[in-house]
Order: sequence, then C-alpha cells, then structure tokens
Amino acid sequence: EPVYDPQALQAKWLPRWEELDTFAAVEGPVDPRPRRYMLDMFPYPSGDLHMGHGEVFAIGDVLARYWFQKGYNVLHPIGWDSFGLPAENAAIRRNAHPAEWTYANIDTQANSFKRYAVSFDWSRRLHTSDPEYYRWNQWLFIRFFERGLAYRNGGLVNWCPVDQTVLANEQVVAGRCERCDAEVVRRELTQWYFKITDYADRLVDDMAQLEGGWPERVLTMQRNWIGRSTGADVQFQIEGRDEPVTVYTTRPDTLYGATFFVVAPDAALAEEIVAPEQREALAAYKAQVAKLSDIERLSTEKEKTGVFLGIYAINPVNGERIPVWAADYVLSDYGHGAIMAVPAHDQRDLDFARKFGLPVKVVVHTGLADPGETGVATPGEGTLVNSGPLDGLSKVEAIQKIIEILGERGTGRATVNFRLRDWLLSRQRFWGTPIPIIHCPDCGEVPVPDDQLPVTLPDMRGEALAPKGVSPLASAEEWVNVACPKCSGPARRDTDTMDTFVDSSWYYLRYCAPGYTDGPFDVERVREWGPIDQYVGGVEHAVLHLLYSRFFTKVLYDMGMVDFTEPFLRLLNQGQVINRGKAMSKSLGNGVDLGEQIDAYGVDAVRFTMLFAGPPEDDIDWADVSPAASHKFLARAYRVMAEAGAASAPGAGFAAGDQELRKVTHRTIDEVTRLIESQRYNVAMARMMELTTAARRAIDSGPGAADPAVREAAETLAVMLSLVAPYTAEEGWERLGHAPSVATVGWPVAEPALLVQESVTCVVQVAGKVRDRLDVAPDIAEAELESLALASDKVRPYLDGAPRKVIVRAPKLVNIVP
Ligand code: ANZ
Ligand code: ZN
Repeated sequence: EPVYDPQALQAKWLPRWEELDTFAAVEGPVDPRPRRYMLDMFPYPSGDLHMGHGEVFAIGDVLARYWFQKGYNVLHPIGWDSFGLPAENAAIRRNAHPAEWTYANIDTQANSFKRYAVSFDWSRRLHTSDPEYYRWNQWLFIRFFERGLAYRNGGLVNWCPVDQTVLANEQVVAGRCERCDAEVVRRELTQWYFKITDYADRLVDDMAQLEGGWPERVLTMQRNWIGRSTGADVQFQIEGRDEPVTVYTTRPDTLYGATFFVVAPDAALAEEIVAPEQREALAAYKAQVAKLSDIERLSTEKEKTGVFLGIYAINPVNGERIPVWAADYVLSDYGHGAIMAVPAHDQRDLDFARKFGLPVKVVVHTGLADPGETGVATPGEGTLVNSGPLDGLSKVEAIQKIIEILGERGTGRATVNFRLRDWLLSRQRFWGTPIPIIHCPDCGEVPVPDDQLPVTLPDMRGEALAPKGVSPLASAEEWVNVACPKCSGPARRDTDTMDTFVDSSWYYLRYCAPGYTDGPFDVERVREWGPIDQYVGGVEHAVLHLLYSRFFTKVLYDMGMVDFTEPFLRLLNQGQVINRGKAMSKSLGNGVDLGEQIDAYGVDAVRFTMLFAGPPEDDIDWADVSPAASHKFLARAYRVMAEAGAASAPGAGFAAGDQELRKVTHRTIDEVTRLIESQRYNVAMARMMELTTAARRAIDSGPGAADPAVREAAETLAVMLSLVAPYTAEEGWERLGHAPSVATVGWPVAEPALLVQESVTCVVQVAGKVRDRLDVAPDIAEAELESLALASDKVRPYLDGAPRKVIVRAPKLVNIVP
C-alpha cells in the first residue's frame, strides 16, 4: 500500500517547483490569455508567519490557483510592508539597525511562504523599506505637494505618549493608540497633512462601483468614517457682537424649536463671546473637558455637563432670545463648533435641557408623547407645528422651504458636511520614508529636486533611535544641514518620516513592474493589469489602508497615471484564527504556532483545515478543528490516485468507464466549480471528499481500479485538490502518470450528458400532511408541478373545491392549504 508522507512530499516538490516557475505572470501582448490580478494584503515582517497568515494566504491561494487552472494569465505577487515601529523598537533594545531585524524576518517569512506553497510570482517581490521603493513615496509626495494636496499646518493633533509620535485620526481607536493601546492625548503641533478631504465626495460616490464586490459592512464603515451629511448653515446674531455666528444643522426644519444655543468649550468662539462674569467658570470647565476623548464627549450615556456663557443669541426666523451655553457634547472641529439646540427632536439636546431646566418646544408633530414629559426626543418624520410659514408641511417640504426663506434673507444656505479630516502623515520616528522637503529661511518649504531622490535615511542605530518627542533624524546634524535647492543658502531638511500607510497606498501598482526606474510604476503595465480583480485581507483595514489606497488611486487618476478610479474591485475579509473561543495571546497562553502545526501535520493538512473549517469570512476556533482528520482524508485521496495510477495508463477514453462513477465525477465538477466561484470553499471540499469516497467504493466493491471511470475520478480529484493541497495533488498527478505541474493542466469541464438527473421525488402536502409523492423532472416548471399535484388521485379527496393557497417549491415540495 502506498505510504502518504507529507514531509517527504514537501522535500521532493519544493525544489522542483522552484525550477518550474509555474506562477510567473506573462507581460505584453504575446500572451493571448485573459488576465486576472489577484492580491493578498502584504505582510508586516514582525517575525515568522503566524496562524492568521496561514489563513489569509490559503484563501488567496485558492482563488489565484483556480484562475491559473482556468487558463488565465494571473498576477499573484508578494512583497513586504517593511517600514514601521516594531523594527525600530527591536533595534533600540538590541543596539542594532532596524534593517537587520527587518530583513532577517523577511527572509524567514519568504522561506515559510515557499514551504506553504503559495502560488506567488517571486520575481515581483518588493520591500517598502528599500530606497528604490521609498524613493517613489518621496516622488509622489512632491507631486501631491505641487497639487496642493500635501501641506503643513498647526493645530491640535493626536499624540501617543508611549510611541512618542503623532497619529492620524484613523489610528486612534476609542481614544487609544491603534498600535500600543496607550491613551492618546492632544497636542498643539505643526504637521504634514494629505488633503484627503478634497476627495470626500468622490470617496463616497465611487463606492457605487464596489457594491456587491465588497462586504457591505466595510462599505458602511467607510461611509460612516467619511460621514457625509446634508443640511444647512444657519446664521444667528449674538447680542453685543457684530458678526453673526454660523451653525450647521441637518434639521433646519426645526429652527422654530431652537430653545438654546451651544458652543464647543474649546472653540475660540467661546472665549470671544463669554460674558466677563462667566469667564472663570468657562476656564474651569475647559480644563475639565480637555481630559476627554471625542468618543466620551459624544457618548449619549454620559451625564451632560456645561456652563452658561452669560449671553444670548437671536433666532433668525422669530427673533427669540435664546441663552448661549458651552457644553462638551459639541465638538470644536465639526461643522462650525456651535449648534442650535432643539431639545424636542434631538436626544442630546433634550438630556441637556432637562438637566439645566431649559425649555422644550415641539415643532414637529410625530404622534408620539411629549418629549418634555417623557424625556425621549422625537427625531422622526411628522407635520410641522408652531413654526409660522412651515406649519402643516412635512419634514422634507419644511427643509426645502426654510432653506428658501433663509436664502432670501441671506441668513442661511444648504450645505454638505463631512466627518472626514485630512490625513496627518508625518511621524516623529526613524524607520520610515524621510519627507523630501527642505526648510529654507528665505524660500520656505522647498521640495528636494527629483534628480536628488531618494533622500535616504542616515545611518543610525540603537539608543540614537530612542523616542524623544522629536524625530531622531533631528540629531543627525550632517544629514539635516543642507544647501537650499533654490537659493543655495543654509537650510534644514524636514526631519519627520511618513506614516507607513503611505507606503501601502500604492504598492499594488508597482508589482506590475517592480524594477521600474522611470517612475513609481509602469503606467502601460498598470493599464494592462489594473485594477485588482480580487483583494484578500483583514477587516482591521476596513477604514485605514483601504480608504488611503482609494484616495491615492483617485489622485493618480487625476494625474493621468491610472485609468481607473477604484483600485480593488472585489474584497474578501477573512475571519480570525482563534483558540478556545479567544483571540490568541501570550497572556492567555492559547497561542498556536503555524510552523509547529506544519511540522506535525504537513502543509497540505494545515491548509486544508484552514479552508474546511467554515466560510472564509468566519472565525476559526483551532480547538474545534482537526488537522489530524485533514491528514487522514488527504492520505485517502492520495491512495485513490496512486492505486488508479498503478492500474491504468493515461490517455484511455473515459467514455467506456462505469456510468455511475462518471456521473458522480461530473456532478462534482459542476458543483465544485460553482462553489469555488462563490467562495464557498468548505462546501467545495466536502464535495471533493464525497468524490474520493465514491472512487474508493468503485475500486473496492465496484468495477475495480483499472476502470477508466476510476482514473477519470482520480485525475479530477488531483486537479481540484491542487487548489487546497498542492503537494498531495502534485504527487498524485505524477502517480497517475503525468508530468508536473498539476497546477496548470486546466480546470475540468463537466459533460452535460452526465449531469442529467432522471427524476426527483416531490412531496405533496395538504394542510401540512403528506398525501402523495410524485416522480418529476428536476427542472420542472412551478405551474406544471402545481397542476400535477392538484390532479393527483391521492390529493383530490382532501380538497373541497379550489384550495385557498398553493405554495410550490419546485421540484421538491407542493404545500396545499385547502
Ligand atoms: C439641530 C438639530 C435638530 C440637529 C434636530 C439634529 C436634530 P451629523 O448628521 O453627524 O452631521 N451638530 C452640529 N455640529 C456639531 C458639533 N460641532 N458637535 C456636535 N454636534 C453637532 O450631525 C449634524 C447634527 O449634529 C446637527 O443637526 C447638529 O444638531 C449637531 F432635531 O441641529 B442638529
Ligand atoms: Zn532658499
């Protein structure tokens, strides 16, 4: 009996595959095959590959290998996102250079990827920390700068006290640093920004292209993050002040119900308008609010706080005097940092009004109880009341009408607002792309000329990299002091580095020609490959990386460098690999090591287990799956292929083979094809297991191993298994008498004649009881099935005239309600 030894298969095939170079994508018009660009989110080299990598790359590989088998010219590249903090922290600890740790880990991961048999085109490998890569970050930065899309500005920014660097809004999660979980504080600093807000509308509108291709929840997260809302700007006069103050509201229809006015305590406006006797109270309140994050401030749970500013605003439509307060639930950097408060129809305003005894005035009649009494605001639809010219109108009509009225008087207009803020991209750390700007006392911000790129990092290591609040680059005096490119006078380099999300915003374009030296990417080749047909990666990037990449693509489109506006047509978010119901962590001691699993069960069994555990979007609890059972199945499949190979030679016609087994094989082909294309790999694999069982039975108690149908089943199995268990499939293919590689022999096609199922049984129920069973064609029409059922001799006695209702689920069920 042939022995199945996965480690021996790995040792045998790995070097032979390297020679074959099966997965090289082909450039240029010589290759007539249709193209597919399949991409997995590139890894950060934090150590060896872990279980999460094992899952995502197994999923990406099935997808890529399927299109190879279908005869496509597939681009499936790999590289490393190799700038970033962990390398720097390791270098400080070890008194080394971050590159040492980084490139050692990259080598480890590359070897692990090869062993894991992922179908990469290795010739396209790139590392974002190579000067030949980050040179183009700098080039792109300068193009953005020239277009006014990169600018430096002062203001309150998020500061991580542990990592000692600023963070983008996207990197602050519930008030904490996305990376180290430290509580983020606000600091006043001058920093570089990308003007992503210029693209806010397009980032929302272009999502129409992604409907159906991206998970709905990711689209929702992006939409919420961008936070486009339509409403109106309304101007209020403040007593004792000439200039009016503008508020943003999504409900201008409720203007007659505004009973007070609120400004953000930390907005400059609060200081400007506060009455002298309330100045001290405001200062005390500001100090209290400074400790809170935006999330806490906006929480509806939190007890409302605030101070009266001792002044009044005038409602522009009815001249009413309303008190002005400062309260933390109004943010200084959204809208205009001030609101009109309508407690009857806004819950936070209502909570505040009830706490401080302010009036509640209903202006939209919704049919619900009075908010002033219940404490529950009524934000919904209704009819306008107590609102002068708006009375009797619906909400939508009233919004339109009030905008007209305000427009005529010059005190308001319709506007759109966004939650999205510009992307803060400078970082005060070493291991990143230096910002290619020179600060000259006379000329200001001067870009480094293109022919002087890249601005490479100075050689620094160990303690010199320790975080100190300013970039470590600032202490590299020789590097910092340069001549101004414009006036040749003494000037200084910018000492910050770029957010590493800049690196990952365009790497997928460079894969099309990684050695390219005339620009960040080869425009012609990107035209041929782009956009990406399928992207696979974690949902943790739902906002950050995916939003930034979409922004970059749109800018590059405007620059005429790409001919598409969305980079990733389809997106798959894999689930997490957890253990015993929890995320793996050192403190819980529930970590599982990918390398150890592979040593114990072999690559194929581990890949098989990852894919068989459930739909790819679901989490995998490693405690609930069995790589040992996967191993057992693969051994069975291997023996079927080996025995069929020993009993017959390739090339004989399958037509003479056993009809029953042939039908199973072709039904499997038909179903597995559809299941793979709809990304239901686990079900597809169950079908492969059934085919294995059918072939086994045919060998043992049917026509025997030499029957052509057994060979057909075994060859089909080898090709299908090549997607999930490449070593087993390759060895089986060789045993079947074929030359390698099974990876590109072509996906099998089902013969329609073998798919015909003669008949299926249809159950006919009357009032929930089974009264007859009919043999019908599997593709019978509903109407025909209904009349067959109603005509049945066994059914008619239970019907008294025409039935009240007939529910037909063709071809298997007819349910009659008499
Ligand atoms: C009056 C009103 C009445 C409001 C009503 C809502 C309901 P989105 O949809 O998120 O854009 N708002 C405006 N600026 C604010 C700020 N800086 N901080 C906190 N809240 C602010 O929300 C817009 C609504 O949030 C605006 O509409 C305003 O309250 C509030 F029945 O104005 B509304
Ligand atoms: Zn100068």
